[in-house]
Amino acid sequence: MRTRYSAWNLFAAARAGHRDWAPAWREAEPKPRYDVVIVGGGGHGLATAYYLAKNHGVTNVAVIEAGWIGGGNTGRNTTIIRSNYLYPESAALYDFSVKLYEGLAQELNFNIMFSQRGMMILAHSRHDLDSHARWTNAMRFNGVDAEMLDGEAVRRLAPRLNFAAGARFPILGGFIQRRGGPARHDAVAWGYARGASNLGVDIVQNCPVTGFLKQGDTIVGVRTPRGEIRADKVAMAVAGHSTVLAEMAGFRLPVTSYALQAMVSEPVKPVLDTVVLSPAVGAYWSQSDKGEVVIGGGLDLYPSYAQRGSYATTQQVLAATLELFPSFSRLRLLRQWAGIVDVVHDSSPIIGPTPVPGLYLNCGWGTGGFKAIPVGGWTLAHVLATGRNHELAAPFQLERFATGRLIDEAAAAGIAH
Ligand code: FAD
Ligand code: PYC
Repeated sequence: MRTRYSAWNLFAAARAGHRDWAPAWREAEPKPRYDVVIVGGGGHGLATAYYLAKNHGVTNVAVIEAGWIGGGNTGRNTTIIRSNYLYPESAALYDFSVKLYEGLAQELNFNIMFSQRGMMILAHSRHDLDSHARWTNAMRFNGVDAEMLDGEAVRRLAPRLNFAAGARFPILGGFIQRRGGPARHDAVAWGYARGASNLGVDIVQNCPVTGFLKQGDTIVGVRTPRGEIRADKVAMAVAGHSTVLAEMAGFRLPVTSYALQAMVSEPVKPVLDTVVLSPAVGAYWSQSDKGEVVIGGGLDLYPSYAQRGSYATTQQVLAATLELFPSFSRLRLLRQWAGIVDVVHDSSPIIGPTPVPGLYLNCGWGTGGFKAIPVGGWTLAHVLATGRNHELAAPFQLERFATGRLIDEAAAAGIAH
């Protein structure tokens, strides 16, 4: 029988001290051999396992996670889903993902709380308006919804923005993707984990991969503190640790890891109905269903594997917040944290085979891979199951750094790289 989760179930479970509440997925001991081992239990690894089982009937699969599932960037991001990219290849990839998100709660029978309240990008100058018009046109040419807004329309959507005469960043307008919006990040990880586990996938937590097993040049498994695990194919979806695992496997990636931080205020009554981003000030805002104002900005300035943000960036993001939302000066900050993101030189992902036979890759989502979890899992599962790249992933191969066919999405990455 499928378990349904509702606010009442959760309330009743909390009152009962969570007694008799069945675990959502099976915690597995690693077996000595699988058809496919996926390293990394973030959204991309879990979605890959789910679609391997669901779309291709490949169920002898393990997801091997160093910590707890969703404990990396998947549980640390600001949950914005959108497909407002510039190039046709990216529009096709990310819009497929938004469409999968639109049906995901039903697909997984798990409330991922996707709230399509719109994602609005502000224009503070004539130059911003021109570039936003080009951005909007590119999206519409690619079949993705986008709408230019004048200053009054922006004010109606987010009246708390700073419209004062003489404001340092005057708001002249912007554009919106109305199908964009936030979802609950943990629920996405948990929903895919439960779905995969129900289809027979083993989810193994607290099990870091410390090396690869090789036969000649071919990867035939992984090494962990809980023993060796053999597999016909190994996939890695480890985000900020992609370069570390690639080095273990014997190749290099055009990826640099940085801390990306975010913060939330104490919960307050509804004050912001849409997601707002200002590329000019390098910050963005939304309000969670709990009432917290969610605040984020650009990357920390130097490469790092440390999962903590630097004070200089926190300060800059908060200064931008006070400039654009003066009334937020009354909010108290509740939490601040960071994740390690994997930034590729053209700000686009890598999905497919690696130069090492037997090893496949999903990485390089940088600051923007939460929105891509469904399509990242769908396309990686496809290449693992069939040996052929999915057509949506074909332009996003590692070999583009040899051919020069880069897809430079830095301008649409959401926040500064
Ligand atoms: P992760 O969720 O990081 O999962 C990788 C997993 O691999 C981790 O759980 C880690 O423990 C595990 N791992 C690492 N090494 C090993 C090993 N040796 N053995 C086993 N397991 C290992 N994206 C958006 O689309 N919208 C946003 O609004 C957004 N905001 C963001 C805000 C912040 C502050 C951050 C940090 C990121 C944001 N992102 C956003 C980016 C997004 O979170 C990531 O691109 C996405 O979550 C990547 O998912 P993943 O599954 O690839 O990686
Ligand atoms: O990809 O939309 C995004 C995003 C916004 C902030 C961080 N990432």
